[in-house]
Amino acid sequence: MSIETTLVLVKPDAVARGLIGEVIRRFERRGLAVLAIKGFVFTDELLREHYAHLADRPFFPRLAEYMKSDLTVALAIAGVDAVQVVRTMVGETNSRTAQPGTIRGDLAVSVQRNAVHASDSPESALLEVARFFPDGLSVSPDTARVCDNYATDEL
Ligand code: DAT
Ligand code: MG
Repeated sequence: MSIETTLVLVKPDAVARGLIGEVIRRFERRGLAVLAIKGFVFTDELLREHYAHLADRPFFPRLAEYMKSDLTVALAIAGVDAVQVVRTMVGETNSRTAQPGTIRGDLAVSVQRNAVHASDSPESALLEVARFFPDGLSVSPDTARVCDNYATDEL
């Protein structure tokens, strides 16, 4: 167990459907802490970096077009084991088979337009938080706002 900071993106389909607040609300209600928020539009360069593992897939051009189509909202979210907790809340990649109760299972019906991105490991969380918040975070995850939601032996 350790306090982690993970990266969530509210993708253009969720932004277009007015779900920025709904996504943030779910993490806040759970007891995770939002440390930073930023709205931006993906460039080709940032997309190639963020989705490097998918660059050779046939669907990549369509994915890139969609990801550039509107605002994306980046969130840095902190908590104990936050990477795994957030991935579980997000649900599986295909929204049609994602469990009800998960963000994708409740808020999306598509594989590509699946509402949110979340870092898939502590290593990628470190890279991705730095990628989308290159100036660093102005709030430390080591604060009462994060820690008060746990017993001291969980920290
Ligand atoms: P995840 O977002 O669950 O971590 P991923 O990293 O494998 O999944 O893929 C990144 C995104 O790319 C995913 O959220 C939606 C899109 N994607 C993945 N597989 C796809 C496919 N077979 N067809 C269309 N889009 C796909
Ligand atoms: Mg992924």
